[in-house]
Amino acid sequence: MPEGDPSPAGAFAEVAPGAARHDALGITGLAIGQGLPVALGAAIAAPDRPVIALQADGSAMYTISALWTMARERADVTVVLLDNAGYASIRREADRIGDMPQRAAPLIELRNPAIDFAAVAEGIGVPATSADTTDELAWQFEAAIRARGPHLIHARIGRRTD
Ligand SMILES: Cc1ncc(C[n+]2csc(CCOP(=O)(O)OP(=O)(O)O)c2C)c(N)n1
Ligand SMILES: [Mg+2]
Repeated sequence: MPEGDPSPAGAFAEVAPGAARHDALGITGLAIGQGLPVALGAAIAAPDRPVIALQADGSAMYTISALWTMARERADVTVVLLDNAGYASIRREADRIGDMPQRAAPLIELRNPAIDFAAVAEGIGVPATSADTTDELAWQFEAAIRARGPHLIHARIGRRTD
């Protein structure tokens, strides 16, 4: 189970002990953007095992083309695209330092335009859905896991809207 980049990795560490037996492939070092390519590689290396990619939004954009290769290879990957509409890790650091100029704030947001990851995935050949509630996320996840091949769920839950 490859993880995505910054925040999903931390969240997953909290629930991993109660999860079914799995392997976790986390970010190595600090360079973001490895989540989707690592998920693809895992699916090719172990085609008989389902792969779940917990992928953050900003880092997904670094290597979004991996979705196309997932489609072409029919890789059995369920991508849960966790969209918080920004670079939360950078915002946390900026808040700690506390002197980010007002005009710099939009540079760490992923809005204007917002990214429709389900549309991006569909356009690249990966079937996709969008979830706005945890219930939607749960049933979409179950369906995606059951079906073979790549799927993407755009989880638009808890996005910062201020
Ligand atoms: C290759 C690379 N470029 C830039 C950075 C700096 N960086 C660290 S976290 C981050 C934002 C990541 O945003 P996202 O993937 O949406 O995760 P979030 O922080 O929102 O959980 C950036 C740009 C980095 N670590 N590696
Ligand atoms: Mg983010």
